[in-house]
Amino acid sequence: MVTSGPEDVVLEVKKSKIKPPPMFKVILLNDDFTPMEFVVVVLKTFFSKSQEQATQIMLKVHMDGVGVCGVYPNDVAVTKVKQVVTFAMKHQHPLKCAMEEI
Ligand code: TYC
Repeated sequence: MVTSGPEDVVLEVKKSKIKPPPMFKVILLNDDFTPMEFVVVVLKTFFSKSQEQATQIMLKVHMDGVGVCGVYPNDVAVTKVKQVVTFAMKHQHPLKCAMEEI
């Protein structure tokens, strides 16, 4: 009887064709009218930031014009942008929120 030994085993190194999902930054844009405290509330409520983190991000947006709230897969980022836009509209603030692929 012939049995195959380990010398017959060929291991191929194959490149995985599975790509990680594309990721998106959710960003806030500065404007002259939305109160700073409102932006901090947005960051705490929808992006789970602490008071300190939210304040830092809000001030970065205020100074630089733009800041990152978080990085998420497409569906989560779309939902976050919708939630922020809806919340801002409800309170009659012109706060702009968008997403960008990284
Ligand atoms: N610039 C606003 C102000 O002075 C504050 C602000 C910060 C607005 C961040 C929007 O995304 C923003 N009241």
